[in-house]
Amino acid sequence: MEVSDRRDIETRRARERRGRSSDMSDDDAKKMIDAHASAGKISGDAAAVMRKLIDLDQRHLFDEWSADVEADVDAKAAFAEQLLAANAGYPGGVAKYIENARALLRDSKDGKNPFEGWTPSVPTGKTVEYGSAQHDVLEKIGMREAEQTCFVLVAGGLGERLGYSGIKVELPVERSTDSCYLELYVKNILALQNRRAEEDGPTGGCGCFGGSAPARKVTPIPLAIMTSEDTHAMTLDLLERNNYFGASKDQITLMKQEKVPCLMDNDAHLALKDGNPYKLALKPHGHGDVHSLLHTSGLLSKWMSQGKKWVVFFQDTNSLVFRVIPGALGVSKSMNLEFNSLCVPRKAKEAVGAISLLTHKDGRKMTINVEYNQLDPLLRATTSPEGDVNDATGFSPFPGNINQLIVSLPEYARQLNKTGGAIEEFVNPKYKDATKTAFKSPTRLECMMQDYPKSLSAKSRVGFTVFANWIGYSPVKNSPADGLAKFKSGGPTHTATSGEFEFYESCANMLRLAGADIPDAVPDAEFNGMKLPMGPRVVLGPNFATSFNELKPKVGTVKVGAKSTLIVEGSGVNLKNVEVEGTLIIKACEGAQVTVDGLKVNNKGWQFKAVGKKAPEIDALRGFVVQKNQQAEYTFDKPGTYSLP
Ligand code: UGB
Repeated sequence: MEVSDRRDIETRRARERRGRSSDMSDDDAKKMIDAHASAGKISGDAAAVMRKLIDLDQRHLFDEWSADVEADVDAKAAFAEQLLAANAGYPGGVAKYIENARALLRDSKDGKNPFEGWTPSVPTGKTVEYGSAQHDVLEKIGMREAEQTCFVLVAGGLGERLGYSGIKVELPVERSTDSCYLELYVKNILALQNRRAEEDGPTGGCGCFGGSAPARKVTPIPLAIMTSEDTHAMTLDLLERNNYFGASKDQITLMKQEKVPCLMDNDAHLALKDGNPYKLALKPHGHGDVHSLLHTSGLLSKWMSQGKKWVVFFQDTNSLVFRVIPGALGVSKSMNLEFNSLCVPRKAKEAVGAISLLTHKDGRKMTINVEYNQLDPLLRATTSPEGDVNDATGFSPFPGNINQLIVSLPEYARQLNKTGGAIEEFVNPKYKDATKTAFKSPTRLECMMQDYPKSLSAKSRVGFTVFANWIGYSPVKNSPADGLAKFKSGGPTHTATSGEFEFYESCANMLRLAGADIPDAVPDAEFNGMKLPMGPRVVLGPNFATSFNELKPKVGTVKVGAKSTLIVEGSGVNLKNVEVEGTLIIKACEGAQVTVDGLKVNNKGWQFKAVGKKAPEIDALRGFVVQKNQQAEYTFDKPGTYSLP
C-alpha cells in the first residue's frame, strides 16, 4: 500500500471513530466480515478464518476496518490473502498457532526452563578422521548410497547478521572462480549423480563448455530448496539466469515457507504491521518449517516411490558440506541411523548449537542439539558451575552441530505421516521489564530443523558424526564488523573473508593429504582488519573429485607456491607431475581425459589487494579484490585423451 493510501485510510478511520459510540462487539465484527464475503470482497474461506480469529479474542484486528464494503477493497483483499497464506502455512492453522503461542508465552512468563528435569552430558558419537583408513571404508559405503539420496537446502533466511543485500546462496564462495554457493551445491550434486552413471558405462559430454548431453540415462539426484518471501524470487531468478547450473529443471524443487504472525503480548494478540489495519505483522518461523513443507508438498511420498533412501539437509553457506557427506552417509548406512547430525569440534560458547546427551529425572534419554545460548546456563544449573568451557583439547567437550542432517527416508516419511512435520517450537520475547507483562517489540514462535528427533521415541537410532573443522564447516554468517570483534576475541569469524580462505585451505589440505607439496597457510595479510591464515589458493572443482578416495590416485607430484593459484575442474584430470608458481587453471569437460605430467608454470599470477568499506558490496564484505595479472589456462571442451604439456 502506498503511503498516501495509508494516510487516506487513517484519516477516514479517525473520522469513523469519532462517529462511533463504542467499539464493535464480536458479533458486529463477524457481521461486518460476512457482509464483505457476501459482497465478494473477501473469500468465504478468508471470512471463516476471520470469524475463528474473533472467537479467539482477536477482534482488535478488525476494530479499525471500514465497515463500508466498498472502502479499501484492495487492502482488505490483500489482508485476506495474507491471512489465508499464514493459515495454510502452519500445521493446524492460525488457531493452532495462537493456542501454541499462549502456552509457550505462559511458560516463558513463568520462567519455565524448557530443559526442566534434564541433565546434559557429553554424548558418544562417531569421530571420523578425514583421509584415514576408517574414512576410506565409510566413503566407499556412502558413495554407493549417494544415488538414493535426496538433498534439501534451507535457504529462507535473510542472513541479517551478514548484512548482505542479496540472498546468501548467490554470494561467491571465492573470488578466483566467482562460483556462488548455489552453483557449488548443484554442481556437487550433479557430480555425485554422474559418478554413479559412470559405474554403469561410458558417458558422452556433460554439456559443460558446450559439450553434448550425456549419452545414457542418469538417475537424477533431487534437490529441494526451502525459500521464504524474502528469498524466493531471487533464488528462482538465480537458477533461471544460470540455466539451473546444468541441472534439469524438474530436478530442483523450490518450497516457499510462510512467515508466522507476530504476537503483541502474553495473550498472543496478533500484531498489525506499523498500525496498518489491513496488514498483519509477520516474521520467519525458522528452518524447522522444512519438515512440514517436505510433507505437505508431497515430495517425501514422491521420493519414497522413486526408491530413495536418504535425505540430507544443509544450510545456505557452508562451502565444505559436500566434502564430508560421502563419509557421513557411510556412517548412517553402516550404523543404520535414522538421524545423523554432522558435527565439528566446537569452542566453548561458540555460536554453534551443541550436541548433548540429555537425561531426564525419569530416566528418558535423548541426543539432541542444545542451542549455544542455552547450553551454558543449563550446565551451570546442573552438573558444572563453570558452564561451557574448553577442555584439554582446547575445545568444548560438546561437539558443534553444523546442521547438516542425514535422515533415513522410510522412517522419516512414516514419522511425518504421523506428525505432519510439526516441530517443537519456542518463543523468545524481549520483555520491557522484570514484570514480564509487556514486550519491547512483537515476538513470534520459532522452530529449528535439528529438533526433529524430539518427536522420536527413545528407541529411535539417533547419532552424530564428527569431522574436523577444516573439512566440514566454514559458514559465512557475520558482517565484517562483527567478524572483527570475534577475531579480536580469538574466535572463528565466520565472515566472507574466512569463508574464502578456508575453502582454499581445505582444498590445499586435501591435496597435501594426497601427497602434494603445499606450504601451510599463514596469517601474513590483513583484510577488513583481520589477519587470517591464507595459503595457496587452491580450488578443486566439484567434478574433479567427489570423494577423497577418488582424489588420491589423481594426485602425484604436485607443488604449489605459497602465493600461487591452482584451479582444477573435470573428472578426467590427472595431476601426475605439476609445479605452479603463479596461476594455473585446468578445466576439462566430461569425457576429456587430461594427464598433466611435467608441467611447470611460472607467471605473474594473481594478487589479493585490500579494499575499504566503500568498495562494491561483495568486495567490501571480504575486504579484498583479486587482481588477475597473468595465468596459464587450459580448457578441454571436447571428450578425448589429452596430455599437458
Ligand atoms: N533459514 C530458513 O530457511 N528459514 C528461516 O526461517 C530461518 C533460517 P542461520 P543460526 O551452522 O553454525 C543454526 O540464521 O541461528 C535457513 C543452527 O540452529 O544461519 O546461526 C537459513 O537460510 C545452529 O544449531 O542459523 O543457527 C540458513 O541456511 C548451528 O548449527 C539456515 O536456516 C548454526 O546454524 C540457518 O540459519 C551453524
